[in-house]
Formats: sequence, structure tokens, C-alpha cells
Amino acid sequence: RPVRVFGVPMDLGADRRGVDMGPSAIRYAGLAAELESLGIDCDDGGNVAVPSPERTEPDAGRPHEGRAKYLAATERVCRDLADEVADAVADGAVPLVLGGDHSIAIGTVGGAARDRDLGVVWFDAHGDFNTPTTTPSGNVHGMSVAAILGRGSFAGSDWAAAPTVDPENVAVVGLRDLDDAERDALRESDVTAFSMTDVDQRGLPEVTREAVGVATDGTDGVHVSLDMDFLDPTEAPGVGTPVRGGASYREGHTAMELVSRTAGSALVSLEIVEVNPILDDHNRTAELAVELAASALGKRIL
Ligand code: DIR
Ligand code: MN
Ligand code: MN
Ligand code: MN
Repeated sequence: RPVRVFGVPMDLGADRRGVDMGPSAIRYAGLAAELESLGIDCDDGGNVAVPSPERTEPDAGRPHEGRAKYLAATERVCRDLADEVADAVADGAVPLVLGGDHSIAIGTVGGAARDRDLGVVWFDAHGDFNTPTTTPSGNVHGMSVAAILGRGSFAGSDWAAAPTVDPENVAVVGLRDLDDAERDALRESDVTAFSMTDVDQRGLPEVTREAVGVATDGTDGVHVSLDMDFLDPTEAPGVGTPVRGGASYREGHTAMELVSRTAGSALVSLEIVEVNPILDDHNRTAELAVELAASALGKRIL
């Protein structure tokens, strides 16, 4: 299948830190050429428009939504992105969404889950399981898994992907930084959560196979969301919120190669987020993002 790239220069979900420049950095690192070299027809759909924080009201969300900065603007961006993603899927392409902060996943998943039961594999140091009432930061990028599942005040909001994403078909891999209320909520939920302790003890291949199994079980397809902070900051220093103790360079590739091997044609969409060129060492995190996209889309060593 052809790949259609979308950039979402979004940093409203975490205040301006530099991840709005992520899509540009990943394109500059040679994404299109790398995918074409694999024989993949790669079409760039351009960027989805994101308003600038200087011209956006941080608290324009409805009062019952609690503390969630830029929620109304984030919702508008996610609706536009969801339409683009749904159109790409309907055209037979695999949307590859470049972030931007992780709040954009609400739009990607919203589009990918249109007209299908979707499973999700979420590679991240963080759970992104806060809600507007539990969030310590007010940043929507820490709420996107909760949002796609329609938890808390996201319940019944028509921009969440629920009920077409069932928590029993969601797996999160790579956890090592959770807020207290978020940890409790995640443990009580039906989401399958693998921390770095699980990765240490069982190995990433087994954990990834199980995560893909959770997402494919009884669904019509799988979305893979890769927060680059899943990787250790020694490999991916240019991310919005780096956390020590992440996946190694080879583990990153192993995870993406296994996604390609085990999800295969069930892969509906892919997204790579939180690349922050300001904190990067030259452009190596974006270059790694390109490599990992290639592995997820079928590149093999032999
Ligand atoms: C934190 C950080 N749990 C929050 N989350 C991040 O703001 O809710 N997610 N960095 O990627
Ligand atoms: Mn995240
Ligand atoms: Mn993260
Ligand atoms: Mn289901």
C-alpha cells in the first residue's frame, strides 16, 4: 500500500517546547527518500494547520472539562487531522502522521477508527492516561490515551474514538514515568500496560508480540503510535520530555520490525510524535524516527 505523510506541527498540548518543529525535522532527515528506496509509493499530504499559541486562548475549553490547556484548539486540529487520516485510509493508503506533541493521536486515532474496530499499540515512556481532572500539568499530550477511550470528561465527546477503540484492544509499551492518579487509573482499566520492568524481565520481542496480539484480537486493524521518548535519551535526546531508562537503538528497531511482521496488513496507520529539534544533537532523533518508520513499514536487514 502507498504511504501518505501528514505533518502536524502541534505544541499546544504541552506549551511551546519545540516539538512543533518535529515534522519539518523528520522530512529533512529524508523520510520520503527512505520510504521510496523500500519501493513504497510515498505521497506527502502536507501539514495540518495548527494555530499559534500567541493567537490561541489557553482556557477556551468548557468549564466542566477541568484543567486542560488549549483543549478547544486541540479539538479543532484533531478533527481536521481525523478527516485527512480517514480519507487516506479510504483511498487505500497508510497514513503516516508526524508530530508534534502526542495530543494529535486523538485525531489520528479518531480518523483511523472511523468505520472500524481499531486496536492500538502505544510505545511511550508515559501512560498519557490523565484526564482533565487528574492532570498535574494541564497538558493534553498527557491525556491522549484517556481521550481516545472516552474516559472522564472525554466520555461522550464526539471527537474521542470511543466506542470503536475498546480498552481491551489497547496496549501501552515502555512505561517508566506515570503520575499517581494516572497509574491508579491505568491499573484499574482494561488497557494492557507493559512497563520497562516488563521489558527488562521478559524482553522486548515477547512484550511487543503480546501487545500486537492485544491490538489485533477481534479488531479490524491496528494503529501504532510511537512517542520517540519510548527510546532512551542516549539514542533520542531530541524529544519533548526525555526519561532515562528507555528502549535501546536495537530494541527500537526490534519493536518496529515486529510491528511490521506481526501486524502486517492489519496496520491501518502509523504515527511518530514528540520529536523536538531544539533539544536534539544535530538531527539524530529525527533521523532515528525515519529509520524506525522504515522498519515499521517493512524494511529488513536481510
Ligand atoms: C505527564 C507527562 N504525565 C503529564 N506526560 C507526557 O503532563 O500528564 N507525555 N510527557 O508524553
Ligand atoms: Mn506520549
Ligand atoms: Mn511520552
Ligand atoms: Mn471490539
